[in-house]
Amino acid sequence: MLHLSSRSKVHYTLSQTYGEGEVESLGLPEKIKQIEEEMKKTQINKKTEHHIGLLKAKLARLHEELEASTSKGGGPAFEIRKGGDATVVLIGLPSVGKSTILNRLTNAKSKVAAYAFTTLTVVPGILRLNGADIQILDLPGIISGASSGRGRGRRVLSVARNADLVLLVLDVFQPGQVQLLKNELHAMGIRIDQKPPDVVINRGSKGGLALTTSVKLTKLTPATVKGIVEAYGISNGGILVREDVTDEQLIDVLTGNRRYVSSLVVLNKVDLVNEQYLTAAKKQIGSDFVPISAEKGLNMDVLADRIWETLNFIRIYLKRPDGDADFEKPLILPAGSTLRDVCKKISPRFVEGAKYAFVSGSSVKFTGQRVSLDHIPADKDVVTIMR
Ligand SMILES: Nc1nc2c(ncn2[C@@H]2O[C@H](COP(=O)(O)OP(=O)(O)OP(=O)(O)O)[C@@H](O)[C@H]2O)c(=O)[nH]1
Ligand SMILES: [Mg+2]
Repeated sequence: MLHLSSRSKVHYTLSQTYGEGEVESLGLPEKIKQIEEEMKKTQINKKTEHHIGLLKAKLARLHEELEASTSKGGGPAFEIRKGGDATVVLIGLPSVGKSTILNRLTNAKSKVAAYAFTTLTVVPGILRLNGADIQILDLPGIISGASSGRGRGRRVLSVARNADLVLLVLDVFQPGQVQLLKNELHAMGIRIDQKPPDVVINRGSKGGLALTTSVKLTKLTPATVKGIVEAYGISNGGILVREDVTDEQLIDVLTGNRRYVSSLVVLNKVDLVNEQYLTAAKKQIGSDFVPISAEKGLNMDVLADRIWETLNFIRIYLKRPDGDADFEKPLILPAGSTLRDVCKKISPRFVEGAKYAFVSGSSVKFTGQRVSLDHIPADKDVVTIMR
């Protein structure tokens, strides 16, 4: 275990750059601007990375404060009833075809028109896929700066915080906008296609900060880890780092309100271009994507398959001890769930009486194998819970 106890350095570094009094007298946006300018001026190298890490932490805290003070603006949050086994949201610039996609995938009738900002609120639809009810939410288009409130963008982007999957919808003539969408989501604390960092921080009351690492840290020095944690007002306790994290990931852990959501890039209106154009667009997107034409109904089945695949759910067929398995309505759970999670999904109280289970399918060696509730079932397993 590595023990660290240099407390004063954080305050020294930050107050040296901006005398405390000076910072206090500035408004939040000015403080943010000052730090951003300071960061721009500072060359990133081994010598400055500690300083940069602390500046980033300070900046993240100021942004949080700013958000807390301005979040009342922009109108009330959209009201969304959580429905179905999963929620998928459509995020994209105006007129890229989000509503047309919703209407194709579900029985919803969201207004479609050739002008921007046709959709003004959340429009839900249900896509029935492999026995699961997937709620798809159509949203107003967002524009650059949405995360700072432009075009009521914060209300729109907030909806993605509670999604299981975000469809990043692009117009075939603007494939480069994928980065803009990702940036706006990022600025809202939504981390796309990332796992929560494997870092645990426990506050203590004395003895300074103790850092324990189970991997070699190559992106941060122990002093910077501790400095960033201290910048969040934690000067005593344990920091357990089990992954080679960046300063931003550490700040994400300290902030504690980040959301980790999967994404799928969808390139719409491909009916308007040829193969050659698509190949060029592919380079601009730079990652995997699903080409579709919502209007012409091209490749919509592939999109549905990819939605299912990316959600990474399993279907569990329940069988009563004395009956047949229900192949009509499977229970839908995230892959990696245990049989205990299956019980909880049946009902929160069901788990109390559950003792063990019989499982048939690819997660076990033989049909009707007896397993404990810690067992992790596979897709399409038939499960009998014994009480
Ligand atoms: N050629 C072609 N046009 C499409 C396609 N999908 C949508 N459109 C057209 O694009 C325009 C915008 O479609 P919408 O579905 O309203 O777009 P939106 O993203 O919901 O727009 P906002 O609600 O304003 O953000 C309409 O004129 C649609 O007919 C497509 O696959 N091919
Ligand atoms: Mg729309």
